[in-house]
Amino acid sequence: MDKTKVNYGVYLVTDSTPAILGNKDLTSVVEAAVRGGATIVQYRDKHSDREAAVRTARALLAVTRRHGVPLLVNDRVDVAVEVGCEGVHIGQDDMAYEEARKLLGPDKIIGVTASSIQEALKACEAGADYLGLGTVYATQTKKDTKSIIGTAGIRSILQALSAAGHAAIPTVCIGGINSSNATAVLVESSAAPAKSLDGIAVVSALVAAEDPAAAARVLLTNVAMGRVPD
Ligand code: TZP
Ligand code: MG
Repeated sequence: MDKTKVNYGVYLVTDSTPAILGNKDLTSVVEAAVRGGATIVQYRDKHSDREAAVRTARALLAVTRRHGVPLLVNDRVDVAVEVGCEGVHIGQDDMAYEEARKLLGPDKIIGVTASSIQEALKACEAGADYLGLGTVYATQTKKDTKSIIGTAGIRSILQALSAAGHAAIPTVCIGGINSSNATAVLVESSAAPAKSLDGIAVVSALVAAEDPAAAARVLLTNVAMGRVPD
């Protein structure tokens, strides 16, 4: 995989808790979402022990490889190394970027969460491959979110990235995004022509969907309508 050619358009973040996943099987949900058009998958699991996480990551990797989309692991760099997936996503309170890079090597994807201009610039300068910006809107999926920054907050980060010469770094945003607001989020966040988002990251809009394939197809269309061409 060439990490510079990744499509961040419809970025699926998993959640295995009953409130979101229900009694469905996570691997089947991911398979359906990817079939429908999800372009990248992040395995996010705050509860399983290491052994179970490795098992699930391997099962998800079999699915994502079959469909040619990247699989990243949230927080747990050791799990990503063990299963050999395409990379990780780390937050501000997780392993430091430099340490993750040492463990993963130059070819893997490392994405970093940023909620402020300062965090975004720091991650860029460290060498992050993409940024996850947010939280856009309050969400039931992650109740401990520190900063709800709205589309205006996303736009000011994009403007700052562009002004600092980082217009090329891919960005997605997360938090409360669904098929009703995805296009508007992309349009409102855009600091075009200087910089706009590359995609939207969602948990419940796909994982809790009755038909994840259909939901992914709709999101893909929403993103196509909202994306501002480079
Ligand atoms: N980080 C910030 S908000 C969030 C994460 C992982 C959860 C987003 O979930 P949803 O269901 O897409 O609002
Ligand atoms: Mg984290």
